[in-house]
Amino acid sequence: MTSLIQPVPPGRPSFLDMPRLERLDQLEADVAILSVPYGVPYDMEGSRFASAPAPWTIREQSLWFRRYLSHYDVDFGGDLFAGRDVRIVDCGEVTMQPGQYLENMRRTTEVVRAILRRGAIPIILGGDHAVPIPVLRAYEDFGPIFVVQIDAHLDWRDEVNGVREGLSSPMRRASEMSWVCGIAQIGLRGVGSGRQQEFDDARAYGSILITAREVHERGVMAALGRIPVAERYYVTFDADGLDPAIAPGVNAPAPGGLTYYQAFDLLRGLAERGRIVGFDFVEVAPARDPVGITSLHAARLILNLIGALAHTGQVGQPRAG
Ligand SMILES: [Mn+2]
Repeated sequence: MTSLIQPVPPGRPSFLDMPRLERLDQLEADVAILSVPYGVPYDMEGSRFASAPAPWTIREQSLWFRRYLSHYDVDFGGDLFAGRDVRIVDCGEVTMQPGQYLENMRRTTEVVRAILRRGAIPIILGGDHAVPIPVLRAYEDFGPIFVVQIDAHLDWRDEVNGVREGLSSPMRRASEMSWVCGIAQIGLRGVGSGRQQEFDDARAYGSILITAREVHERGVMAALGRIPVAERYYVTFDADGLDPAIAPGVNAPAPGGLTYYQAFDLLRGLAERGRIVGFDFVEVAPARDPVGITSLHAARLILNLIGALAHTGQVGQPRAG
């Protein structure tokens, strides 16, 4: 049987240059990085998967931070990892077969489930916004989870061209999972997100819709105050939730998005409210990101998330001495 994962090959960077996992049953880590480059396309154009190379560009940009991990981090007012030893392992990517979209998603679920069983927190590098669908399925026995989405778009389409598991549907599919106890969506703005019916459906479900304008006008603390305290949060971060001025390399840029500090404070604020049991960063389109600034923001925000988990004691052990 083929392995469920393809380790990071020699000559390519692992996230933060961390150890590369060869076999899932050997995983011993606090945080497990995993790339899931492909989802389910809607048409031939979509089958080119503009976000498929993003896991590699994010890993590459993460190396910029590698040599500074022990320095004073101004954004954290001290050590990024709060003086703790945090074990981060790069699991490479889910093994996929051309055209076998549903089978590839099933494997994705299986790999994430294996990571959860080993007690690590999966951090998924997408891929497009279809990727969280099979990822969230892995939490069936690890819930209930409250899903927080940072995104310009609503993502509540029921289907497109008969495809129900595509990049426009992750929040609707999440709403159908019995182990998802609630949803909050932050950064909504502009058009192109959905039709009236989809907004009505999201509100009828009870999804907490927080627009980008609301975050700009009332602040991150007010936005966090609208999110119920939960035992476990799963965060799905669409790069287009950020403002295109700092994250231009996305498939669907929308003016008026979140700043770096707003995104950082949201992640840290959530970690202070409850455990964060999983995270994905999706929708970076490297071909539209010539200087790599979108991938750089992705890498830094993932680092900040791990830092927030360390500062809240959710990962790592106090460093000896
Ligand atoms: Mn999205």
